[in-house]
Amino acid sequence: MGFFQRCAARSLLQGRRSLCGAAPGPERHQPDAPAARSAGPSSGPGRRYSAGVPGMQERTLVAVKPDGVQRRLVGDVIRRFERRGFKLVGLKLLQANEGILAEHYHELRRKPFYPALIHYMTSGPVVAMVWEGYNVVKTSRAMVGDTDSAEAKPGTIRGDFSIHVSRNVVHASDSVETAQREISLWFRSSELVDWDCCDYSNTYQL
Ligand code: IDP
Ligand code: MG
Repeated sequence: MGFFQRCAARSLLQGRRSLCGAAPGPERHQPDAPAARSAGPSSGPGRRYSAGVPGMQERTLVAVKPDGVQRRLVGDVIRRFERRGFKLVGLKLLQANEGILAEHYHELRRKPFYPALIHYMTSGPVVAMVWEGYNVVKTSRAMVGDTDSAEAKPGTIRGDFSIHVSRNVVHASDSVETAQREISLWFRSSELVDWDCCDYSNTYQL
């Protein structure tokens, strides 16, 4: 049986109307509200593979910062996360205001570089994304590289595209708890999509 036939058979078996499409999970019908289940495992209905691999529904916030958008690096960043095997569940281009950035970077508010950081982050649009998959928080940080681009290893996003800490192209949450807070800050539940990848069996042993 071919790949797409297997997908179709699986969808039929599970009573799905769509072929490898968006699952009609509960979050998709909720009115606008802060993202509730934003990181970590879920046991809700409409999640077919959650029992297969613990932690595969972990989520993190990744954002291409204004310098990355200006330099047309959005596609490259997305491509890296797709190729690694993670699943995109939220994506938007927006002009961040000082309010959201003050919350996002509240731990850094007393740092000398804070005003410059806010100026940088409001200098143009950012692309905010939520990625899902096993160990995605830790793996994303490894893919992004050291905060100081001068220290970031080649092969990481910052190590390939950035030379200075003040223009380091991309953000990724630094812990599961931080990811939950940041996803709720940048996304509403209705903006996150539960869907099943056709090729999950190539990514995970289910
Ligand atoms: P992270 O982005 O790797 O998590 P954080 O320490 O959380 O690093 O800092 C948030 C952001 O603040 C950095 O990504 C960078 O844009 C900026 N930043 C951190 N340290 C400096 C600095 O020493 N000079 C200028 N900007 C900095
Ligand atoms: Mg950080």
